[in-house]
Amino acid sequence: MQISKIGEHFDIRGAFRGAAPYGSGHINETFLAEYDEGGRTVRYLHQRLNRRVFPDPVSVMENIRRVLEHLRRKLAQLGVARRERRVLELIPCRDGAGFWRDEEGEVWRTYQFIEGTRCVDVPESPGQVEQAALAFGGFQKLLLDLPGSRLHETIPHFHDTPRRMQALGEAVAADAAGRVVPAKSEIEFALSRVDLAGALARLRAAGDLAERVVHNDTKLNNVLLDGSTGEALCVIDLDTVMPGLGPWDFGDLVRSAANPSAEDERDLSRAKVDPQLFSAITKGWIESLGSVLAPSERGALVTGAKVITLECGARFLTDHLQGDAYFKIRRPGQNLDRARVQLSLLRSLEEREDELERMVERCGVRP
Ligand code: ADP
Ligand code: GN1
Ligand code: MG
Repeated sequence: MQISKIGEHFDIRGAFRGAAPYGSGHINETFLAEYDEGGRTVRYLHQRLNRRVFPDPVSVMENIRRVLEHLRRKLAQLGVARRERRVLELIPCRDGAGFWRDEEGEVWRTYQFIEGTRCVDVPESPGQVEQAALAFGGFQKLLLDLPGSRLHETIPHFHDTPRRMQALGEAVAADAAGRVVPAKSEIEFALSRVDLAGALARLRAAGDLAERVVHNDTKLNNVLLDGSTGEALCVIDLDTVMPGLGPWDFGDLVRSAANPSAEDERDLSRAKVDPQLFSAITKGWIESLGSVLAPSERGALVTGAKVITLECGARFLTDHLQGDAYFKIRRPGQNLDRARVQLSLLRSLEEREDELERMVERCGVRP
């Protein structure tokens, strides 16, 4: 599909000027496109949804539309200024639909590009990750009263960690890409955490964790930061917003933003929890959710961080063993490197667990 033709199917009134691949997401294909609208340059993002990961685009887009509409209404009620920078804006197709399917069956959608913002893959300061936590925690809070029926489960069993461990075991048994032997120590480490994998599920089954609408992919680069002030403005990447557990989102943010190394860092001595970053995330999370955070949920935050870090490590490792079919890679072995980083981070979360628990306990409590 020619990218210059995509805009013709959406409610864009300008002339196409150019487009280029954009961002560093692992799943969808994103293009930043420029249009001339009466002498003014306006930018949009055209995104091609990954069909294998999201086989039901109708459900994905229905969820996103409902969530965006609700967020817009809530921010208006709260009198928040410049809301166009704080909520994604979907550009509908000319026939009003939320996405367009091309001749090859690929699914496209378009967002207004939010100017003057940036995304980071690797955390730069405690202040920055606290901002990200305020944004993701605030997102969860605003969605507490989302009206209507339960959201669609766009990827069933997405954060079912025991099932992810089972998938890893099956990938090991199949050894489809002949990569098991060199990954033996990583496989053993991950599979030895089978008990941890079920920790949140057990709390849920015991009635200690309420189901909420959660983001499910709260990695640091899924929030737009103001390019000049650094304030976290807008939560993006809403394909997996669906019912889930609060600690999943806290955990995913910790695994991406409390680790000062790159996600595919090869020097594993750098892939460790940074207590200052962890403390800043905790502060932003607890502050943004306030009384919404039940004591049992607060008590499950560190567990959430460990579980989601394990899960992500297991997912990268499984994909490596299956021949890199899910996460985009830019070089051979990248998924194994990503897995090693998560597992190294998990080890350090385990080693410093008591200290991290104390940080959570003390957070917001005056000395
Ligand atoms: P993926 O699912 O592939 O991760 P994302 O929706 O996260 O795709 O988008 C990829 C990148 O594009 C983001 O990390 C961010 O840098 C950028 N981005 C996404 N939406 C917007 C937007 N509306 N305005 C500005 N940048 C955006
Ligand atoms: C993927 O789409 P992106 O890059 O924001 C993945 C997440 C993983 C993450 C690891 C739908 O997120 O679950 O945690 O990579 N998204 C999906 O970096 O599988
Ligand atoms: Mg993303």
